[in-house]
Amino acid sequence: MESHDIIAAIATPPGNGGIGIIRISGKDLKSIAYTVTGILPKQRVAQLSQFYAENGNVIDQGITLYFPSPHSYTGEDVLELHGHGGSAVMNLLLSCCLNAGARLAQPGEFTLRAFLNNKLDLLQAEGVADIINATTEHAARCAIRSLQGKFSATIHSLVEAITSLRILIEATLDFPEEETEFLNVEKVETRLVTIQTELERVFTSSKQGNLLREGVNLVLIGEPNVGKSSLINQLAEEDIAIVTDIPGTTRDTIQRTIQISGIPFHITDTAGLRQTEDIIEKSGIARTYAALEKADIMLFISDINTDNTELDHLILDKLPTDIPRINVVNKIDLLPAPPRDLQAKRIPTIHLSAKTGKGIPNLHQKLLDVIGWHSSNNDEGLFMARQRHMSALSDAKENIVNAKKLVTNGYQLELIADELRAAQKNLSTITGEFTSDDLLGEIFSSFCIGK
Ligand SMILES: Nc1nc2c(ncn2[C@@H]2O[C@H](COP(=O)(O)OP(=O)(O)OP(=O)(O)O)[C@@H](O)[C@H]2O)c(=O)[nH]1
Ligand SMILES: [Mg+2]
Repeated sequence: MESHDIIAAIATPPGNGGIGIIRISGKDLKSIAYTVTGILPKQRVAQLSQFYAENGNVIDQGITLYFPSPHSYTGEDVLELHGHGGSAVMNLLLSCCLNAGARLAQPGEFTLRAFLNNKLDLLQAEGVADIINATTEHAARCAIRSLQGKFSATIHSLVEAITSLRILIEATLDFPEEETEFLNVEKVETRLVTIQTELERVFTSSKQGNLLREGVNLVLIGEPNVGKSSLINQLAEEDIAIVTDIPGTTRDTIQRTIQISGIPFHITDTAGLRQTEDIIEKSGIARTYAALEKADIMLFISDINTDNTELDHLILDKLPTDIPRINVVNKIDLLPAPPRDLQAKRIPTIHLSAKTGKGIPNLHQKLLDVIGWHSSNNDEGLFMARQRHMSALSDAKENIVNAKKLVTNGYQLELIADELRAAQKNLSTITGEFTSDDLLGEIFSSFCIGK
């Protein structure tokens, strides 16, 4: 995977701007720097220089920055050419770099090199991408904490706790005659409980951070004319879907992302569900069911004047049962005194008016409740977790549960050690640094084997 060729890319977004930056990374950049800028750049000093084409013509002038290895983003020599931010001039400058011996970098290749050169671990590298892609302030703040290594440090201390328990168990198995720390059932169990509690805490923080990162898919469904399109418009505070009093107005699914307390909700308005012979409407309804397959939450909307119809029940019977649902009773503005929301119901029910906006804050709150987002949550302490982190954490949790069962079930030390090894491996996949030599190194450094 490692390669030492010189890579170059335009690091700033396409289009016109004040400044455009070309970034170059490789083993020795002095010669390429001299060819393109005509100077041998000083280390970590901003120098005004010309940028030259192959034939010696000046293409642009700007700032040259040179970061020699190993003190650079990638750990290799890095050269930055800051020119004027126009697409034509940037492309010209890039082709000069390519002609001078660089090749075009792959997406993410600078960060990949930073990872391979141990400048960043996997979590931090993912943090870089998350900062760039963050769409909310919450998400950006979480991502910077990953880049600063706070998520990595938490995973490391979990791995350390697991490893040290495992070392103790393996030492007891390998050197039963040695005077090692006395290891009894209670001690192992207590340490496992501590590890489990911390794992649960990290899992919860990661789950919340995962919501910030991925957002929630919210699908609006119901009979025609109940006010689904009116509701997406009200939630988005924008006229994005056509609303008419003709049943069957919406045919295609319509999507919009909104934020509630900083959490992205990806809302899908769908075609109303009913029996129809209209070919277009039929395909619309097929799309409604397809949208439901990706739903995290569904809002089942009904009209307060025509609530609980036979069709409502037919629709409800066909809905997936494993997706959390909120019943929304719409058009309460048509009644003089709207009924109150009955929160004790098994399926939460919210009464609102998509037309006037009355009751919308209750829906916001209910949505946050259903996803388990606490209004007291600030993003402090949350981890910007991806799906792979979540499954690794969940696998590690399972390993610890298994280990605990083995303690009470015959105290089988070999098998407990196996579960701990698996937990350590699962967690190490998060930071990307598992090697089986780790454990040997730990054993020799923490025990006086030669005494
Ligand atoms: N009074 C009142 N009328 C509403 C409300 N919400 C929607 N309507 C009206 O109900 C009719 C249907 O609204 P839509 O939002 O198009 O309903 P829909 O569920 O998207 O309908 P389809 O796309 O046909 O499935 C329109 O005439 C809306 O103005 C509400 O809260 N109060
Ligand atoms: Mg509609």
